[in-house]
Amino acid sequence: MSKASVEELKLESLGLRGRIAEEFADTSLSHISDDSSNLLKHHGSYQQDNRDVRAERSKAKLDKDWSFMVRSKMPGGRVTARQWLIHDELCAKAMGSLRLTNRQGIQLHGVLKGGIKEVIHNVCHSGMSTMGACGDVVRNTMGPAAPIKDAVHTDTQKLAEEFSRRFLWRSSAYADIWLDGEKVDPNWAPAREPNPAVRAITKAPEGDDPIYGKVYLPRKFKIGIAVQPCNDVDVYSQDCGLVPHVVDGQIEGHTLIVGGGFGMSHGQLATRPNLGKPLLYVRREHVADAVEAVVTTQRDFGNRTDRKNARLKYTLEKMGFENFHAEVVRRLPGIEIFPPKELKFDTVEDNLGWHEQGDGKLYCAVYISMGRVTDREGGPQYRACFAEIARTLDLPYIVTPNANLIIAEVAPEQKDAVDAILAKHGVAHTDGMTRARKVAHACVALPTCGLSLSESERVLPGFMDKIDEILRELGLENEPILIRMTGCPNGCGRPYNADFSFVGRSPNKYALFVGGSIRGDRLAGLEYKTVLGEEIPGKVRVFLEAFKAERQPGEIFADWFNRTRIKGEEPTPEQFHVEFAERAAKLAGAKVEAAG
Ligand code: SRM
Ligand code: SF4
Repeated sequence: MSKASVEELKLESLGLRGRIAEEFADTSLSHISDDSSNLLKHHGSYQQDNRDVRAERSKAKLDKDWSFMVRSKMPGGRVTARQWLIHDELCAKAMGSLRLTNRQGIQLHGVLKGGIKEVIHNVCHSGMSTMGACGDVVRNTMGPAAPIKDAVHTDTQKLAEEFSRRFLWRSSAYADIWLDGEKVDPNWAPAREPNPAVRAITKAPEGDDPIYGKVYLPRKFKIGIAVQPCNDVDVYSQDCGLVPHVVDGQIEGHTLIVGGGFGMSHGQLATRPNLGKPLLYVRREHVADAVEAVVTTQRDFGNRTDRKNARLKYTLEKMGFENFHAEVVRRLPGIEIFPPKELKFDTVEDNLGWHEQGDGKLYCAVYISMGRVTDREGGPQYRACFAEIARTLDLPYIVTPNANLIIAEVAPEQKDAVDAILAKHGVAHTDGMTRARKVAHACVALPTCGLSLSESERVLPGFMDKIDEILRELGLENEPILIRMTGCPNGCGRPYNADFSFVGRSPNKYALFVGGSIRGDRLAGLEYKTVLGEEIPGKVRVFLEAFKAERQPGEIFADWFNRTRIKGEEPTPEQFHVEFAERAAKLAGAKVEAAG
């Protein structure tokens, strides 16, 4: 399917309806068409096939082993015990596991064509939704995971929920297809209080949908809110990140950061990851309108002919930052705009273990290996554990941006019961784990992801076992070091701002990026174009040994790397496609030439 045709498809889809209902109803079809599959994304689902058996089935001249991934979204990762149990039951009929995502969502894999309607229906009846979890719209809004009961965190969660409602696409197609036209849960029905002047300017020219018009956005759009100093949502990787400015314990306003995004293609210089840049500051009462102005500017100026060049980061580049700023301001008549505030973050990590919420209750952030909630043979029984806590203690959960799970609202007298259930199922607290292991994440990749070039989720734990040994041997087990992996360069595991990342190129071959930061505020650069899986720990060791030898007292890996290797320099587009050694050689050559 050509890239332009996705635009045509949306335009002619009658509110993202297309032929989805007919194709799902047709039991003679083993799978749905490419057109329906592209539209289906907006409803929160991807058509996939089991790639582990693809070759074997093709040899045997069998059809692919088709199924669907269904993604539920909930702003800030909040899930009630009942919603969790509904997802748990649904996954029993699919692949038998839940995948917590690093945007605080939940994915079910392996849903059969005949079962998808029941899944979406049940998710909606639990008060959650899959609408807009994927597709060319605003995705799940991320927010700080920690359920701290102060004014700042409470208001931030409220804002994430407001964004979620405000940017839902509006069409009866979702209800008609999945809910037999039933009116959807008021929890996520339209509830907006727009500034009428702003609405007049940002209203789509001729569309059905007040924000998205008839062709929706040129590409996905991601929003996340971070409360300093914690950058768990990786605010610089969002299309639009927000950071509240707190005065006397209350939020006075927000700095908007724009243009983050991590997708790229190996070796294609026109594509690259980007960290967002602060655009402006607005008072709290204007922040939702300001974000809508950013979204609609992207709607109207984003590239609609090349999907590889359609994210906001490229729109900013094309328009120029100043022009983009001016256009956003033009869409906010009568709203006072200020320069961004100074921002400071210390980590993207989750604060694992037990903590106080600030209202007398407790929360416990539990490590889930790669976000995969399953019962592992000889390992933690994650699924059984969280189902039991939800069933017996009725406690809500929060999916963290590192794909871990927080058990929230725990009364002090329930703490022992929670600990007992965790222990009974072998779900460890993180005593004895290296600090690097606690935050390491790999994207899903094989066998379900249709785009993966190599393994990721299934192999990172094994690589981490070896890296852990090295860290312990060098006495670095408590150092903040961010390690991420992806099965292809699309960047789902947010690899390009990690200290180390391994990005799939082909089976067992990875590009090795080094030099991001645990604070999430610096991009890494390409160190080696290709390393074999088994070479990864050895390559990492070389850096760790140099760090140990050269670090200054208290210096973390990211700062050592910055001081000694990149010397505070801004990353260049080349950095993602040309190996460090090659760049360094070129640079040395240029210096020799200049001197000669
Ligand atoms: Fe992603 C596509 C999984 C977060 C960038 N992502 C995919 C698909 C749907 C593959 C596909 O298009 O066929 C993957 C489904 C695999 C599967 O079998 O489940 C997939 N992405 C994921 C998740 C589950 C990875 C995880 O380890 O948790 C995350 C789901 C988040 C959610 O709940 O919404 C996930 N994806 C991300 C992130 C990180 C983030 O959003 O914070 C990124 C980088 C940030 C960004 O968007 O720039 C990301 N995913 C992509 C891209 C590249 C986009 C681009 O601008 O080029 C694709 C491919 C595409 O859109 O064409 C993609
Ligand atoms: Fe799939 Fe690539 Fe995303 Fe990993 S990074 S989930 S392999 S699209």
